[in-house]
Amino acid sequence: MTVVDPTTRTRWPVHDLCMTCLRSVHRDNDTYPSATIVSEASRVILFPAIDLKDGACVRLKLGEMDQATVFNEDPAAQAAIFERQGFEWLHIVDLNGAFAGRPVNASAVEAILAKVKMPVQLGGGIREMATIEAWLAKGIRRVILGTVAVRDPALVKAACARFPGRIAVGIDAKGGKVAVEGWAETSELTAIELARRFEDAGVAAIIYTDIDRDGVLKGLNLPSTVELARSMSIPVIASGGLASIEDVKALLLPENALLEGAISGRALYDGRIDPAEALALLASH
Ligand code: AMZ
Repeated sequence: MTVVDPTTRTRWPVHDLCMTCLRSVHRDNDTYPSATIVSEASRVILFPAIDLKDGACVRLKLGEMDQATVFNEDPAAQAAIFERQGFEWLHIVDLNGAFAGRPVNASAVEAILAKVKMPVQLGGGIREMATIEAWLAKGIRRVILGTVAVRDPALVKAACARFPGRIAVGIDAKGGKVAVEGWAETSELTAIELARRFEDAGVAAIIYTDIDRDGVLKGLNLPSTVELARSMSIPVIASGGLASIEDVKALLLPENALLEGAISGRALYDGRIDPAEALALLASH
């Protein structure tokens, strides 16, 4: 079961009749007095991805910048396509930004914000409070913090306190260890160790990417993602490898019900997944 705050769209996965979970929902709700939990839902969100490299919409393989396929030179037009297809959220990564440690494709992101009404989550190169604040003021619904979650967890916690429901943490794992700086460096932390640091911080979601699957259509790594989701109360989104409608169906299985959703990149661009079919499937549950 998932309870949803309609204002921030924060979702809390709760085990049925589990007092630990329910206590954590109440605790979070005390932190955000404006939040009113009005409904129960178990709907899974499919987030179409726009990865930006040099102003274009690309897909990489295993995060390698020299393995880029350009899918659309006009990211705002691509965002409008996803919105027309009926997706409810958009996931954007500024790839140059993730390597540079600061926003690089800002004008493409701004063009997307001007073009679509759907809520957008954005990551890549967001490493300072001023950058977080600026993106949220420009209309980004939630920012995704990756490298800074490893390097400066206090900043993540301060951002969560200042912008409740609007901070997500991106945890990208390679061979079981968290990678940072555009995945060019690997830390000594496991995903679960890193995630637990934020257990009580008010993080809206964790986006967990299995780098060894990213862009190569191997299928989502649901067992590891669900293990992460089970180990804490922050909603978890699966990323990396989504390859077919079978992955979407798998998200609906009871054992995967704790997940908030999944990111879809290459499979949407190359037509392996029919958006209408995937969205109808998700809506029917
Ligand atoms: O593909 C890559 N090499 C890559 C990528 N997709 N490197 C980073 N990222 C994404 C992460 C997260 O959403 O999945 O960038 C964001 C993290 O950026 P940063 O600058 O906070 O570490």
